[in-house]
Amino acid sequence: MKRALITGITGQDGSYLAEFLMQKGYEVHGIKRRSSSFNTDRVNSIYEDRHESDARFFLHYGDLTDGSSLTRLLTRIQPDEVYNLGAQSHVRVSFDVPEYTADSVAMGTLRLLESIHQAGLPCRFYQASSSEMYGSTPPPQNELTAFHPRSPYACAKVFGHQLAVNYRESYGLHASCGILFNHESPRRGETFVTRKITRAAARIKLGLQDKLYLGNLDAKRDWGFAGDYVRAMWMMLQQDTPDDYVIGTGESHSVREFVELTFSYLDLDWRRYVAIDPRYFRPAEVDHLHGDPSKARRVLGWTPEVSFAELVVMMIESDLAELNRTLKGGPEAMRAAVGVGD
Ligand code: NAP
Ligand code: F7E
Repeated sequence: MKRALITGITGQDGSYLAEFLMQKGYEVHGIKRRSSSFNTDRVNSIYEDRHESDARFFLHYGDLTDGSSLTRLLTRIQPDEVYNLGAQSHVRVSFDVPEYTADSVAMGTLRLLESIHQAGLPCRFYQASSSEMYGSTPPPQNELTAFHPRSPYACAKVFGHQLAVNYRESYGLHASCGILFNHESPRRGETFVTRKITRAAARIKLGLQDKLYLGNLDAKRDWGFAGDYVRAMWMMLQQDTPDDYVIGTGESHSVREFVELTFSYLDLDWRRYVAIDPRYFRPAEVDHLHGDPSKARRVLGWTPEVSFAELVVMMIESDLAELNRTLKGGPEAMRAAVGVGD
């Protein structure tokens, strides 16, 4: 049985990847951060009591900012595959907490790679690189496109990416980087623009909210479905030779188009509800990301299965269903479900 270790297992991608690997018969270990409240919502459905003799899913406390925890877990678990998905992944927030972002995203990757190297582990390594690394470089972007990062997050991702390449070249580590364009799902964090839009539109439809405040509606992104993208991560680690791959749909849409599609699906006129709050503008914006995934198609045989329109509908329907469940729980449940943060 193959054993995988996932950093960031409690996040959107970590949860889809854990499910995917469990279905493939892996023993899955994940690193979760200490939090003052439960942070395992996304993996609760696959949680297994570790006292059961056939348990294949294990969570361990650890943190990318704590090298000793990484060394201890790697040595104890001896994984065949390590997926480094943990990160402070919010681009705008990275301008508010630049040091922490660099510590977890850039230095965290260094700590993990160096622990693997020092322990002499013969494992394969996946690095969650990002299309944000391209920043202001014009589209379409592929594996040969120059990086021009536009945020502390993106700068930290460039560091992590180059480092994974360097450990591959210096020590022969089987390290592959997935340069993933934006990917979303019903499990997307509530403060990323897609989920913020579908969640707010569903609340407006049910009469629970009047307005949705957004920033730059002109930004364009190549949005795919997270479930499709974790499959690509796994495919990269099954290759004999490690390499770097762009993963995207090859289509891009503006934030305005995402808003229009969402509100029209719910028979709402978005202009009545959406307002601009400059607070959501970024000190430096990434205007247009549009991936060219032809290498992944050619070498890995990977193609996305969920279209842009299907993704939008999937997210709206999920938010509507969740709200309807919460509404049945009465005012107490409603208050608990609102959440704060933008
Ligand atoms: P996400 O939902 O924000 O999940 C991030 C995960 O990292 C969570 O499990 C989080 O824990 C964990 N984490 C945060 N700080 C940590 C730390 N100091 N130590 C250990 N774990 C920590 O992100 P995602 O969308 O799943 O993305 C997965 C990875 O792909 C990230 O590295 C992201 O930067 C990268 N990426 C994402 C996209 C995208 O469009 N989604 C595109 C390209 C690259 P908590 O649950 O406790 O917060
Ligand atoms: O913003 C604009 C915003 O925060 C998308 C992360 O997963 O993908 C993600 O980063 C666009 C930007 O994602 C609001 O200015 C307008 O142009 O959903 P986002 P992101 O910054 O593209 C990359 C690939 C990653 O690697 C990251 O980890 O939408 N926008 N109004 C807004 N964005 C937000 N969040 N909130 C708004 O109100």
